[in-house]
Amino acid sequence: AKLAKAATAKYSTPDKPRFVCGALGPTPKTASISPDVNDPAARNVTFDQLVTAYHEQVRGLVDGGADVLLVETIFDTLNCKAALFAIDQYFDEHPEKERLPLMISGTVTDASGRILSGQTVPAFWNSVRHARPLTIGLNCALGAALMRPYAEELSQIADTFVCIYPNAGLPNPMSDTGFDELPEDTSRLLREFAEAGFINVAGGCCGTTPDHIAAIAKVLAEAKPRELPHVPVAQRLSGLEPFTIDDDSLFVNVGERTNVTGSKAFARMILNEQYDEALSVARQQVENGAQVIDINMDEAMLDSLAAMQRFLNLIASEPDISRVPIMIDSSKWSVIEAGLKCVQGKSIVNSISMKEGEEEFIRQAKLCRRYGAAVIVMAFDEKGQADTFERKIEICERAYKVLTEVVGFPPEDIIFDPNIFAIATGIEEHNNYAVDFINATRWIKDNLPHAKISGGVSNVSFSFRGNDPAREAIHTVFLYHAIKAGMTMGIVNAGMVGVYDDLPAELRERVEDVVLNRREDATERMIEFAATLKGGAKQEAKQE
Ligand code: THG
Repeated sequence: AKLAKAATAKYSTPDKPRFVCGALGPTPKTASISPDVNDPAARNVTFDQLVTAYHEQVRGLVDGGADVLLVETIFDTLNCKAALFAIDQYFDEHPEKERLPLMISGTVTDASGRILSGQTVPAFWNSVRHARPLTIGLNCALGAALMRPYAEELSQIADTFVCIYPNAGLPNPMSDTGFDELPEDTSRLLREFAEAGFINVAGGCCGTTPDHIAAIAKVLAEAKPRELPHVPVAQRLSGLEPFTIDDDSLFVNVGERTNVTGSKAFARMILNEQYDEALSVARQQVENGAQVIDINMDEAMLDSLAAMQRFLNLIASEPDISRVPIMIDSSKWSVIEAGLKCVQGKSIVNSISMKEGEEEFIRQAKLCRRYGAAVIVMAFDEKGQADTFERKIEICERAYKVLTEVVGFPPEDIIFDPNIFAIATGIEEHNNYAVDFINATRWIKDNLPHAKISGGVSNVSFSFRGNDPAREAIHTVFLYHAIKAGMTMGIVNAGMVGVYDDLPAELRERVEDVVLNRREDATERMIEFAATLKGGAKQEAKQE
């Protein structure tokens, strides 16, 4: 870095300053793919090892005087996220140093339009945009000609500058230089990119020579830079594919079945280490329409951290599961953090809260950002879990202020969970729980711009455990009203949600009475009616 800096000093002029771009390469190891065909959960390198290596590299580049940091030739987004993590950590530890601008560059290795670890270009962008780079782009691998569709795609979605520096065509071992394109070829292709409005910055990767760079500089000297597109505010998640939640989105179903506390069957599979069966539960969730899957390994008899890691690593090898974003669910921060180190996509942390005070809340929120995740914030503070409307909105408002004003958290990546508790339990204080959740949802939607609202839907019907038809009807009515009030997403059992308009009138009325707390005797009337439903007898026996 020092040598490069000395060279720039020699060639810089006031109208043509020269900068040093310090590159952090991908390393020869991949954090998302198993090196062992017999063990898809195995990894050659851990996130922590990569962070350590990148951190040292950042320190050297910064000490040597680099002006820009370039995380490049990314074939695995998890490696890239480790580099971004190390960079953020480094500058956090060195407040005296000015944060250097960042350039991030992925590499699409074949005509699938995906990077080696399987992400599409938009999914990759969603995974790294939390680092707020100066440029996002593509380099290496394919030459400019084959890169064109991906450069175009990126130029349409990136609300930052786009940088493309291709190889001099595809490698050709028969040619003298190893690549076929001459300076006039590569420069012509890049000029066409500029004319099409794809790029702000260009250069050359493998096979390009100083003559190529000179030719590129010449043809682009008069080119008009790309104008940044207007990209609406939205929650932009990803698995292998992007998943966007905006104001026009329909309700988002988060699959609840991959939860050891929420499913006896899943708990049994994990405890018995039947991971193939456990994966099939995840796959079913996605096949049945879950757009995100919630994963929870909080079980006393389990090494939850190891189980979370193993399951997430296994999911990473299953493209039909890992195409969707992951919701990492644990009451232990250490388990959440271990999970975050396994996912290349932009996931959702479930959850953080102010139950241990603001300081710990801020610490965890900062880390969520550093890992590039959205967060569920539970309506929980030092005094306890919010049960009334007033407490729910008081906590959510306070958390929103702390996150947006102190942490700098993007409001569209905040998901509030104002607590769904069981209704119709026979305890009078519980009767208004659903109403309070629905009203808090509406309040958040109206008062906390861009924030999203979620909840664990199956909680609401806990008192009807064993009576699935009753539970399904309660979920259906509850969601009908909560979604109208602005609920964005819910952790649900997709097999236990019906269509509001299809509910028989009498059932709907009784359910609506309990959900909306419309009459004193609503619970008794619901219990009475529930016993007549299919499966209801079982419920009664259990209650006895
Ligand atoms: N908020 C947030 N996260 C959450 C919850 C929440 N995560 C966990 C939970 N609550 C949501 N998930 C579930 C999963 C299953 C059930 C309820 C909530 C459930 N299971 C049946 C039962 O226990 O009767 C299934 C039994 C079985 O199949 O063995 O009800 O509120 N942020």
